[in-house]
Amino acid sequence: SGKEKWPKGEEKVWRAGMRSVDKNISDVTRSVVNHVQTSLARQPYNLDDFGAYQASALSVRDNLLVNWNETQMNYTRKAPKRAYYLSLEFLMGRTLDNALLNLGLKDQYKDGVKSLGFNMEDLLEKERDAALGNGGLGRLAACYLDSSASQELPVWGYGLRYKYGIFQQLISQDGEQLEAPDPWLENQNPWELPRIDVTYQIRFYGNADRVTDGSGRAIWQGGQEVLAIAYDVMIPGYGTKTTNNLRLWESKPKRGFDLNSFNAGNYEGAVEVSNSADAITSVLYPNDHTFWTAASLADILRRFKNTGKPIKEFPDYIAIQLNDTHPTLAIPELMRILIDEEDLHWNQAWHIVTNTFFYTNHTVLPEALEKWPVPLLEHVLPRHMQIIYDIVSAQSYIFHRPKLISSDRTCMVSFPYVHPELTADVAPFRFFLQAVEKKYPGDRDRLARMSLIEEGAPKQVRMAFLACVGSRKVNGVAELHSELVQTTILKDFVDFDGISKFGNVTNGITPRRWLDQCNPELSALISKTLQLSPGAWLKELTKLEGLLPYAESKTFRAEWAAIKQRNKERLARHVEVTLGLKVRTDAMYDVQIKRLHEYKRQTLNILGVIHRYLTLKSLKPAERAKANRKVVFFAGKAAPAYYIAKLTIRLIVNVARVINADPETNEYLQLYFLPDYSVSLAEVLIPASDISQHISTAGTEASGTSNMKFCLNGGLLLGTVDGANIEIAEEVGESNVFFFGHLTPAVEDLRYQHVYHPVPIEQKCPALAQVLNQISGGLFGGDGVYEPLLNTIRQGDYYLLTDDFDSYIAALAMVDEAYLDKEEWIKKSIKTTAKMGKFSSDRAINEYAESYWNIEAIPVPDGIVA
Ligand code: 6GP
Repeated sequence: SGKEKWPKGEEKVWRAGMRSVDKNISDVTRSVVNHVQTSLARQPYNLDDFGAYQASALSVRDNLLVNWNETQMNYTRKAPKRAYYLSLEFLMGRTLDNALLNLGLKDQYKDGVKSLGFNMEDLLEKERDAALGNGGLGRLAACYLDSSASQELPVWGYGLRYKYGIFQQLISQDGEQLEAPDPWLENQNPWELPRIDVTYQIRFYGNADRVTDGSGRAIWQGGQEVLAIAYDVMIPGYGTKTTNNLRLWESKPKRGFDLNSFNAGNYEGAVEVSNSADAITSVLYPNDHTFWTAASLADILRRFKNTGKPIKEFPDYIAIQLNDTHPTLAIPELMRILIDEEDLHWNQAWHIVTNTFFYTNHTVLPEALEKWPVPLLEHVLPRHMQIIYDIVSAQSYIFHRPKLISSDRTCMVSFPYVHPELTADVAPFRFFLQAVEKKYPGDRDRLARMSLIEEGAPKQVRMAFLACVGSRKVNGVAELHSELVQTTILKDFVDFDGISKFGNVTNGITPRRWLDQCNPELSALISKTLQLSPGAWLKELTKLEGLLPYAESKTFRAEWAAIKQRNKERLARHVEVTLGLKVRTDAMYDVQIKRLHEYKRQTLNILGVIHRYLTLKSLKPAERAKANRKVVFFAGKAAPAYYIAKLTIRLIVNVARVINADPETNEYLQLYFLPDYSVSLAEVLIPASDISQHISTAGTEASGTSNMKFCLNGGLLLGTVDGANIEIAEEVGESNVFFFGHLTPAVEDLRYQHVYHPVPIEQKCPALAQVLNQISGGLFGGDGVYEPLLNTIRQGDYYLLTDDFDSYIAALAMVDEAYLDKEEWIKKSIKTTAKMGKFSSDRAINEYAESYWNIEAIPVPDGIVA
């Protein structure tokens, strides 16, 4: 009848799986069958791929649980110093394949599900991405968890359990981005463990009354309380038993909770808003931040207290990493706990705090630096605002009496906290200003610049400054970026604190997901060539250098190129299955995938594509036939309220429509915007790329991490001299990278010129003017809809497209020329992969462990931990 036979696979295998004594089937098969029957309560007769995925996931989870329990018991027993990674985002992607790899069970499960009639690759596709974040910062957190566990480091993540992942991106008929919710928990999540035994009550609103005994204490009462409930996600290390924890908090109203007075249930809504909105442009709302940081700290403190150590040893056992400023409220929260609940003196509390926290900055864009209105904080978190004011006044006191600061900075406030002039009716903030006026008559600018509170209506708390002042160390995420942090946004603090507080940890990526999992064929070729087991180089990525001599081998190059080709075919199949579009595979693949943002300059890329199209159109057929064939891919989401970024998407989609349909040129140039960019989509795109674009205005991209992923997979890089591009070029050699554009020191002056000495684009950059005119003229339809986007270039041009366009086009031409020499190109590709060892997140996490957190590896012993 053509129907599938039921059950899938061999009936006798299923039956054997149901009998726990049958020796003829593997443990894996038995465990999967058992979960089908018990956990899912399903029959083999109607089991579909999704059911088989669920049963496999539950079975793998059993394995993780054993290791996870042993790891946690071992930590409890050994009580080492631990690090906690507080991040509002964790972009984990899918788990099953990663768990199988890290457990070393890939083959067993592949065979196990095969004996039941299923194909593991199909099951893997059934898993939904855990997309609890927007972009680079969230994916970095996920890579760091993988590396922490792989390096056997006692690190836990703390985050929020969003009910909705980042929005699902749909593209309308007109090419507009539409946002649909991503209810990722709808189908149940086998990877999380609800811990109804781990809950905390978190207070909001109410009143904070100072105790008038000079201790700085206050009593905070009233308001509302919300319950925080823990959900644990197991994080297995690669090739080790160590299985760490990612604890995500869910909020729940307390019984008897008055929803009306809690903003009509807006709490859940607020959580969703903060999740779907771009971190850079989101409306700030402190509730979810507080809730999560307060629950995490309560949990950390409880665990610390169980060790029986005195509170003053807190920083000897705990390091807390702030992933950008989102968790900064942890600083006043820990002060509150120590002063109000633990009865410590302000100085002791401040000493503990400033030896516990570490702050990583991920952007120097001024519009992305978090500021929270004082009146809002005063309303929602009255006690925290008090403490922030007290830090301000302590801060002012330091300026006031600079000699009192100890040289090792461990006692920044090493004097009686309550200043004699500080009376109840003089607000600390006013006191600060008075102190400034009195002691620094000539340098009021500096003190206003440095205050944690920015003047204005309303006043605002500068979260980056609070994070900096309250942390032991501060770092950026690539060398150039860290230098910019130190010379621009935090310059005054470097002058004040000394440079040793500030550092750099260049970002990294996990080679497990970003090479072995996403590019299994390349990984296998590398193992074969280096004559190493995957474990021997995936955990020591600099071993890739052993590939260098093979760049000279013609047969090796042929194998290398064949894998790239098959990865292109895999991508083309994916596009055909998901979008019904036919992509040619006999072309260079050029990819730009990242959040849509003006500073990342997707606009420059699409204008370059149009320029190429117009050039191809102008050629005679014989000339055109010599052109390098190219397919350009874009993917990325724009913040829902980011009008210009959404217009860029619309332009890309409509340009694609025109040029893909043009029979004169579509053999040479195709363009695709792949909707709903995700970790899983990146895993298909990255291995297929020949060249990828990282073309931010110099000085704006803190690091970038996809640049590392592309290069690790043998894709070459076209970029500006920005972020981690610079360090990649240092490693792989400048001859293997295509650089263009103005350098960071030139940017300020160019912007000044745009404003005060503008030159018409026709004169400055005729090629670009022609492209803009074609868009305005309606070549891609739109009826004038793109004018606001084009005007950002015509007027002001803050991101320097008019300055960089010509050198960008020249760089693209160099890429074409290089690609035409196939053998040379493959050599470049091999050499690039070979030199990417530095960018393993194992290296990065070890830097944090050694130079920042001061923690050590704690291997789980063999046998059962007692
Ligand atoms: C990003 C940076 O834009 C990117 O350059 C960097 O690679 C990544 O962080 C990881 O460090 N920043 C964010 O995603 C962000 O939200 C506040 O910054």
